[in-house]
This record gives sequence, structure tokens and C-alpha cells, in this order.
Amino acid sequence: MGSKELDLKAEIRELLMALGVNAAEGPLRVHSPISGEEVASVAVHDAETVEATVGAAHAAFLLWRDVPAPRRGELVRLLGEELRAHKTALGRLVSIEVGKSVSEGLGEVQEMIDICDFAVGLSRQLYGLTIATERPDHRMMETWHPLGVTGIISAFNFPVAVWAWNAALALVCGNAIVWKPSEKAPISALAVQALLNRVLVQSGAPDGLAGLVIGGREVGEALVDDPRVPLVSATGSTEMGRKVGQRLAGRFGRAILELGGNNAAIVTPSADLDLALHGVAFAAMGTAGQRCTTLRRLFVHETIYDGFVARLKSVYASVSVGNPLVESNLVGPLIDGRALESMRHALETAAASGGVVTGGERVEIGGWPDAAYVRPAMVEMASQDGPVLQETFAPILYVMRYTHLADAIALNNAVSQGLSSSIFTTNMREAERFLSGRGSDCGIANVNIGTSGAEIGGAFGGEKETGGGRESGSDSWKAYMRRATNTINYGATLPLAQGVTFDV
Ligand code: UN1
Repeated sequence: MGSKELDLKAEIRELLMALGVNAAEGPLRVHSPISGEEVASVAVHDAETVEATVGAAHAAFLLWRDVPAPRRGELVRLLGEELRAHKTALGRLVSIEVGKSVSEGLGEVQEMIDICDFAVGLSRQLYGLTIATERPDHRMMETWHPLGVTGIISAFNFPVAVWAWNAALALVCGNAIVWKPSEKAPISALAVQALLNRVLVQSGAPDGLAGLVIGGREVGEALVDDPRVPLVSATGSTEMGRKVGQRLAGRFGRAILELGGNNAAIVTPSADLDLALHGVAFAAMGTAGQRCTTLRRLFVHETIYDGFVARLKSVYASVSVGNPLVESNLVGPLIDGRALESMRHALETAAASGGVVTGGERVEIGGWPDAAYVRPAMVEMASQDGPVLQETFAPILYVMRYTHLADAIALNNAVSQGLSSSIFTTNMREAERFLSGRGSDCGIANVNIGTSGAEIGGAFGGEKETGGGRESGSDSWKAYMRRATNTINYGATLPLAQGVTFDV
């Protein structure tokens, strides 16, 4: 495909038509990172619209919470069907809007379908416990109830899948949702909202149950500050999460924060090195290093360091960088020029402190001077400091050597983020130690798999500055509901707990 022949603007128009989106034009200009060109412009909302959207969502919530959970699951089942039917078009739209490879764009929609399936099953499994009581003729139990309007703030890099994690769970839990997508990816959000709107109508869901608000900071703040929104799930930078978390804490709102990662992998002497090479390559370079789970730090045992790093360098030198719509290209563009600048800055800082940089050059892809393509960079560092301690949202892999596993684990943990981590080893003791309480301190710890590409069945999220939230699978649903403890006395007397007496 010659770059000049690609008319992304026209293709977006066609895709939106195929997906049934009728979006008003407006002042928010959308650029495809594939070409750097403006491909669409969409309308934005203001704080008043947010207020009205939340108001409608709250009214819908009051009705939706009374719908039996398995019936709520039926709505999410229909959403999953709609996504299956439009997987190709939506995946392509995601690829064009944020510059993912075709396979990753489709994978993102698959992740949405998967979480819908999960949530449908979950809609019959919102279990509470029955708990032994200390009093005769009493029963104690927990019940889980719908919480209210759930605000969802999503990032550009997974513009629709992370919304789906939250939306599918929130809806089966009996909540209404209001979504503020990234300003860099409003088109995919409009498309998903159009699909959802269809099934909302089809299933007779209350009006206003799922809202979409587009805009910048003031739109996000209006959502976060609204007292009718008891829970906000926000994905993005640690800086953004700190602000959102503090505003929510000020009004005792709940937060699910999924923020920065600075993920590491350890390659031990017993590792299957072919597998490790593959795992490291995908985790570090996939999605052009723009996943929160991207591998950013690599600790290689000194006895295998030279051979392994040499092989990795040749993979870095040969990986095909270019238009992500061409299937043979594994590394697409950065989201924009600012991302390119921060990558350049990190590499300069690393080099100034003695890091040996391979790659990282800007790559001109024919005819698109405004696009930000780079060759992924590897930086050999003598120690873990400076830019290694920060998350730069770009394909930079800092490589360091280690002697003792305990030191490598300590280095894995010695950053302020705590999302994902891996060990490549065939030694059972090493693997188990890494997974143990004194091993990796991250929310995700893997063996012989890279740091990225988690399945939806597990809880997703991390510790420390990653924000502490958990989304997606396992029992993450509990964060979207409120828990009530119920104690029932079916006897004729009133024994008090803790043996307290109060004879009136
Ligand atoms: C993100 O980058 O915000 O585990 C989410 C992964 C994907 C989700 C990433 N399933 O890499």
C-alpha cells in the first residue's frame, strides 16, 4: 500500500457509516497517527451537558437497579453480539484512530467481546456470603447492591477495550455509566456508543443508562466532581490519576485507578532463550511501547547477558516499523509529536548518564512528515536510575545486568509504579520465589510470558503509583457494587453482640 494512496479521512467516513454513527462535526480535531493528518473533527461537550448526562444516567439507574441481574446481563450479551458483528470495522477504526496494527485493533475488539461474555456469566454470580454469627437464632449475610452512576475515563492507547471492562461489569452490577474517552480517540468511542445505543433501544433499557461526554479537562472534572457519581474508574497517567483520586477523596467518591506502569522482566540463566526473546520483543515493542503493561526494564543474568542482548539487538534492528495497516509492519507510529519529544528527551537523558542507546531514530514513512514513527530503542544501563525510574510512553527498553536473583527482584520492585512484571526461567524455585510474597510487588506477575497482553479473566491493575485499582476479571466486580451486611434475628429474645447487656 503506497502511503499517498491511503485516504484515511474517506475510510473513517465509510467505517462510521458502516457502524451506524451519525456524529456532529465540531471543534475537536482528530489526527490519525498513521499519517499525522487531520481525519475528522467532532463536537465537544461542556460542563452543563455533563450535568445533564449524569442526571439522565442517575434517573436511569433508579430503574435499572430493579431489573434482575440476569436480565441486565442480557443487555451485555446483545452488546457482545453487536461487537462480534462489527469486529472488523471497529478494529480497523481503532487501528486508524490510534495507530495500532490490524491484529491489535482486532484484538482490542476481541477483548471487548471477551469481557461481555464474562459479564453475562457474572450476571448470575453476584454472590454474597453467609457468615456464622455469635448469637443464637441469628443469621448474618452480605448482599451486593447496585452502586449508582459509574464514570469511566479512558485513555487513547486502549480506546475501547478498557471502557468495555468497566461498562460490561458496571451494567450487570446494576449501574448506569457515563464515559469520557480520551480526546485523542473520540471517534472509536462514538462508534462503540452507537453500537451500544442500538442494543439499549432493542432491549428496552431506560433512557440515559449509558452516556458519552466528549471534551477536555473541564468535562472530566465535571464528571469527577458530580456527587451523583459514586464511582469513577480512570485509566491514564499517574499525574491524571493523582488529581482524579484527590478530587474523589474530597467528596468520599470511590476510585478505580489504572495508571502508569514501569514494568520489568528478569531473564535467568535457565530461561528458554528463544521464548524469552519472543516474549520480550512483543512486550517491549508491541503497540509501539504504548501499553500501560509495556515492558520497559529488562534484567538479564550476567552469564547470558552478552549473547541474549546481541540477539535482542538484531531483533530491534530488523523489526518492521511502518504503516500499521500493512500486516507485515509490527511497530506502528507513536500517538503524536509530543510522544516523540518525550521519547527523545528520555533517550538523551539516558545517554548523558552513560546509557548505550541502540535504535530510537525517527523513521520517515513515505509522504507523512507529520507522523511520529520511530525505531524502538534499547538502552544498556549500568544501573537503574534517571529515566529508567520513569514511565516514558514510547518503545524504550532499558537493559541491565544482574548477578543474584534477590537483587533483580529488588530492582523490579524499586520503582514507584507496580503494574506488571515477568520472570523467564525454567527453574521452579526461581519462578515460585518471584511469585511469592517476597517476590514481585506488582499487581501482575508472570512466568515465561511478557508483561503485556493480559487476558480479561484475571483482575487487572497494580500497586503503588499504578493506583491500586482492579478491573476486568476475577472479583473486580465488587468495586462496582455496594456491600450490605445483614443480620437477621429469628428468635424471640435480643441477645447483644460481644455479650453486652442493656436491660431496660
Ligand atoms: C492498557 O494498556 O491500559 O494487558 C491496558 C494488556 C492489555 C490491556 C492493556 N490486555 O496489555
